[in-house]
Amino acid sequence: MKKTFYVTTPIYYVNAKPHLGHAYTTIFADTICRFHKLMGEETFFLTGTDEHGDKIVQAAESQGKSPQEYVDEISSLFKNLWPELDIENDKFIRTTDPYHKECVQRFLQIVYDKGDIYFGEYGGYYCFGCERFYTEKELVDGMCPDHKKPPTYIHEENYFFRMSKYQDWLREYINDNPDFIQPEPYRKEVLSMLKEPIGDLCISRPKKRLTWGIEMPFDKNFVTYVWFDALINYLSAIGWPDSEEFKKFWPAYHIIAKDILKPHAIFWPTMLKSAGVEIYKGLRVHGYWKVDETKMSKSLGNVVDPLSLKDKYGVDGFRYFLMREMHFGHDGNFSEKNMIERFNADLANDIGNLFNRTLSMINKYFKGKLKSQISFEDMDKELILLGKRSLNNYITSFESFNSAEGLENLMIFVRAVNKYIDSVAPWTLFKNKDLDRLNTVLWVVLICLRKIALALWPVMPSSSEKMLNAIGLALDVKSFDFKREVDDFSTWEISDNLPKNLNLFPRKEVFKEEKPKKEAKSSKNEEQESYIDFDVFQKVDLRVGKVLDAAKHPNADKLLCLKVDLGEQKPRSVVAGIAKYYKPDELIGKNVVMVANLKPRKLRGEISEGMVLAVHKKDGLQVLAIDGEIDPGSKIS
Ligand code: ME8
Repeated sequence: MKKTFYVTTPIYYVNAKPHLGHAYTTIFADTICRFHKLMGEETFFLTGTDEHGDKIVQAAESQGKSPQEYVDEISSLFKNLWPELDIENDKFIRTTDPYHKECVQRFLQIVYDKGDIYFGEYGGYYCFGCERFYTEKELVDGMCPDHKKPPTYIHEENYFFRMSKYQDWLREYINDNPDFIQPEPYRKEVLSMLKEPIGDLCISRPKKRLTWGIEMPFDKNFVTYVWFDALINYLSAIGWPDSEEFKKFWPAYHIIAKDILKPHAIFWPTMLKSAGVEIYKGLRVHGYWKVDETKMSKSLGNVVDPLSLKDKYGVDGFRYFLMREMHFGHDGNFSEKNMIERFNADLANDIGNLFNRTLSMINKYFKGKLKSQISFEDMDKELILLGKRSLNNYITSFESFNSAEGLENLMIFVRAVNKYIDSVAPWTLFKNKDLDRLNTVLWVVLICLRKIALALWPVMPSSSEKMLNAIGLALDVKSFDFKREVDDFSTWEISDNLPKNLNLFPRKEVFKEEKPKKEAKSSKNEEQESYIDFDVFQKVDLRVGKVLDAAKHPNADKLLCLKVDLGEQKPRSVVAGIAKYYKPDELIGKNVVMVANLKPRKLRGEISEGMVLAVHKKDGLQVLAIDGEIDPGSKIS
């Protein structure tokens, strides 16, 4: 039987139109799901809309529409957007669907019959934006930390779920299953939430205040709290408890952003435990897309429209940028300038050009038809070995939901193939009439292109299929095993009618940002120029990193290559110019100060993902280090 994989996105509120953040999570889930398909698994991908609650009623009222009319309209905007972005979800759930309502009532009844729901009184601070009560401690200066608005004090009778009963169990579960919540900082955040009493969860709203919700099965005067209703979508969509689909696919991986960590990491597992349903498989939490370093959200009104970007850069360029740019767990900063630069560097130059020049050489030298009888030389074998290594790393990264790292591993291979072509110089082989060797070289390149095109399929399905069709492979994912492809570079039927070229990613123009005109300055102004604004400084993310390993740089005497633990899933590789002052062993175990959000770059061929700070002294240089026990990744401010 095939391995199965079930992945979900949050179901989005329909109080506003879809934006870049929604598009990112859904493209991310689609990419991860396609990756599992490519690995030969049977997959199920769910997304949908969350349609009950106060927020929706308020949004409908503000437009003079009935809630139903309003939710139908906005939900269809989400539903119709996904195919435009090449997103292939297996199901689109709406919480106003009758089957979902029945399922929620069934779930509630089970938890109620178990004695885990009781009736009580409650007074608390309620944020309508978040649809939840806040404790006084959670408020920041008396305001909701997310919406920056004062909450409303509400006192009423309601039903409560005995969440506190499961607190110890949950803590133990998370400790025993380190892979349950990832990346690591979010797992730690949840464990620290669990150090304080989590209390019970208010799971109803009286109908006299709100009728737009699912009626409680044991009391007609109340509707279900929107979060309790929404989380159950992950079960109702696949026909819990009896359907074949449920038996086949549950438990799921849930992908969310950090804004909704608590409901997914605390409410949801305790709800499942109480109802006697197997706990979901894993929670994968990504950061926020920011625009100009500010959180993007409906309530702040600085939203980016995914459709306009798709129209400008093509679906694949847009998808590639999002998957390549946001490092899993970290925030990403969106700018069109970065997007164009990334498009030109990776897609137009490295990948597009590689395909194009290979096809055009095969056409020019062999009229589009290569012989596949070949014997490899050492440098061919080396390239293939590097290809296997990079693709295996790509697989490991995608298996741990890290698309940026996966694509970086793939790009290592792409760049190596380009370098291989440059160093064998097929044009010289042609000039010297060494046609057998020339055939082998182009054949090796073509095999590599096949693997690269396949690896791009999860991220850019349409371009990948164009590449594969051009070289004679009609991809049938249902009967595919990418791991086998990675392990076997030897045999392959190639098309004997390769096209002359394939112009996949024409370069984009980099638009020039207007610089403010310089005015004549007084000396006072010039003096002020040497200051930086506080918010510029704030952009520098300083962290404590523990040096796990240090070694000499293979190609540079002045550099050391470090592995530094920043409390993330994987240690960072950092290249530091301190070899003159430190022996590698002297650094191991030190808690150094790192700039953690420096754009990764290569230093003499080795990738560096951060910078270690040091003090310049008369007689040399001393690395800034912190004494005592301190968690790797701790922020310095
Ligand atoms: O919270 N960057 O719905 P929601 C990245 N209905 N992702 C972002 C983002 C940003 N700036 N803004 C939004 C809800 N998202 C509930 C969920 S699930 C049972 C119920 C994405 O419309 C991200 O996935 O507010 C985030 O978690 C989600 O949209 C919140 O969507």
